[in-house]
Amino acid sequence: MNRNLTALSGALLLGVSLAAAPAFAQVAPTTPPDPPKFDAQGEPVFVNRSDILEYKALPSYTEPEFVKAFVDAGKLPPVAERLPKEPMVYKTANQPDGTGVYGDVMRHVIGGRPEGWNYWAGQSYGWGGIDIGLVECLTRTGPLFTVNASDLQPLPNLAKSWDWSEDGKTLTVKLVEGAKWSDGVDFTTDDIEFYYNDIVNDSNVKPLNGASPASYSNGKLTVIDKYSFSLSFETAFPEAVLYNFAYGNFCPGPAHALKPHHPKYGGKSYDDFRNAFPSDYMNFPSLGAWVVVEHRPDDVVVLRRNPYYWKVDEAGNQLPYLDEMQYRLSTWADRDIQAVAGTGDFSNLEQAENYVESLKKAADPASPAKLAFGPRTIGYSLYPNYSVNGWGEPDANQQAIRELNRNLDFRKAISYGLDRQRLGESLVKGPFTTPYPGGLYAGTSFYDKDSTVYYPFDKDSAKASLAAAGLTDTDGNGFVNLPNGGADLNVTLLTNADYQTDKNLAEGVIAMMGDIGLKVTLNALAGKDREAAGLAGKFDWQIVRNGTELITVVQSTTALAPVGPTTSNHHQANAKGELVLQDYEKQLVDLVNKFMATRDPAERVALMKQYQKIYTENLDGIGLTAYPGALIINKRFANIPAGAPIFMYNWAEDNIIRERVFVPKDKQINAELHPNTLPGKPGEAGPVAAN
Ligand code: BQZ
Repeated sequence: MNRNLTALSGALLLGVSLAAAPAFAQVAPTTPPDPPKFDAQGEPVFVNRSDILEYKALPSYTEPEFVKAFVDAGKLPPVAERLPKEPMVYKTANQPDGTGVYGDVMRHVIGGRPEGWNYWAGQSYGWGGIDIGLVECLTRTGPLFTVNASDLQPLPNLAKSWDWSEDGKTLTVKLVEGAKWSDGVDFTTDDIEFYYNDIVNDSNVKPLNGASPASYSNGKLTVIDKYSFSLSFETAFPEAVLYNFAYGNFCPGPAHALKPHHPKYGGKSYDDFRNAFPSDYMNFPSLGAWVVVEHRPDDVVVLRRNPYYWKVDEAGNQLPYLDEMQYRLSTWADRDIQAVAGTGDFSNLEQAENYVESLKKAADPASPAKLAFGPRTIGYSLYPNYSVNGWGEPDANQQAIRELNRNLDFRKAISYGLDRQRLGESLVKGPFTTPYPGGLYAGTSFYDKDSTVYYPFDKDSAKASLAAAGLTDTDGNGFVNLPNGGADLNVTLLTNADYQTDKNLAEGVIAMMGDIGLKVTLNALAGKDREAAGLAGKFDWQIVRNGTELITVVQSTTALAPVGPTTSNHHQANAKGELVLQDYEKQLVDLVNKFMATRDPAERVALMKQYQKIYTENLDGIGLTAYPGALIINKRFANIPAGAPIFMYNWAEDNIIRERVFVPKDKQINAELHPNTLPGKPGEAGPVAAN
């Protein structure tokens, strides 16, 4: 006799009214199934950070021949004067193919579009490595996939060194001395001060990637001198700050260019500030290895080498080796296709629908590209919006959905209703995808299976959960209704229209929710609109390709819970800065704050076990599927680190250290669009020749 009849007869015997008792019971949660074995190709060469780089003066420096012509024409100072007193020196022994040679181009293909160059006011450069190559940050974590666990700390970058005070409440940072912006202006603590006080701590300004005071434990800035500053904190040793000094966060902009447009310094408005450097503004000052010299809308963005770049190799060659970067403005799917075809040079193979075709093409020995899978670090979750006090200005229906989102039985209905195995297989068959409960990823440092609660696919349990949440189909049309005989409950699901994977997963979720009587409607927006809607809280549920915090925990740790007003991607404060947290959210916040406040490795492991238990038991984020990504890169490039993951502490565009990548002379393809040119002056039309 099936379970329905048992419940039915049981209720009859007990004379219990059928309407009250849920028709079925919820099956007990389990732990998640073990992911299918999938061996990443290529093991990183593990080293200590000091094996990768150091800062020191070298006896002499060199530059590309064509750059010498600028010096000879009096258009540039000699290379030694364009470098810091002690430039960053990449150690040859850590360069997989040793000292490189100058020349050639890396041809990226991307799906985003540059809105403008004011990263600090939240403008997207189109992703795909443009911003990663243009904004340099105090520390760097992308390459940490090669660093021994015993030495795991962010790499120095613009911050050459840092020291904690005895009591751990003051962090003193020394900047690289004498680095210059690409227009020759000194990089100093003026840039730090403007970034910290007038970008991060001005609530009218929202930098891309969401840096906020909470990212730096609300530290108080003190400028000590031209090249050093300190942050002082309430709590001792908030070491998470050093990770939040890396890309996505503490990447200071050129104060000399930005400040005049900031309302605090005479700028007309915050809108004006945001739009002060539109995407047709060329040669925007950069600390990166390259500078934007051309943007042909919907066609290409071209970057040329920065003659003031402050990094060298051990032989004294000023980096980068590659003279040009191109970003063809296409689609993310096209990036995969062009990389395996050899018309593009790089792709993070992350859309599982493209795996079979890409693998087939790359398997051909004549293929121009090599393809290597990394660990299973691409994962998607469904996030309900938990704000009930105004974030995203919900209407009455949306408010009712947010109240329901805060009902665990409602969230259990979603999880029980999801056939995650089928979701993953709808993207790609084979050992790639695994059902992902949500929370920390299997196979990562802080993951603990026994602390992971999994509500498995079971339609009856899903329906029982809806009933337990007070949702029944009162008008008999197959979909549950809002309480008190309201209209069909109709949840809107926000997703990113730029990715087939995101759309496929959303459509799978909608179909499976329909099967349990829950109506969900797709809202697929193009990248920048999707990002804006997510940041503004304009969603009932959203599908997100997760960030590094659920993989590494130590990078972007503040994103693990609403520890600050804007740190969570699915629960942010209202305009008054108020958050109305659920009890389990308060526990997550407490655990994350404790994690950030301790240096004891054993305590950190224990805290993350508790975090995982509370997160997955309460379905804070509802996991969908997780799978490995693959790096596709043209075979002509040298110095690509073995085992580089497409995503871990950051994306592969950061992880492979592009400024050290080179093409041997005999493999160069002479595909530069602006050969023998350098960036012009900020605002000038484009690149310039030596004469
Ligand atoms: C990688 C990445 C480099 C952003 C973006 C894009 C935005 C998100 C995310 C990825 C793209 C590529 O990801 O998909 O492979 O090249 O750029 O930044 O998805 O829409 O907002 O977080 O990084």
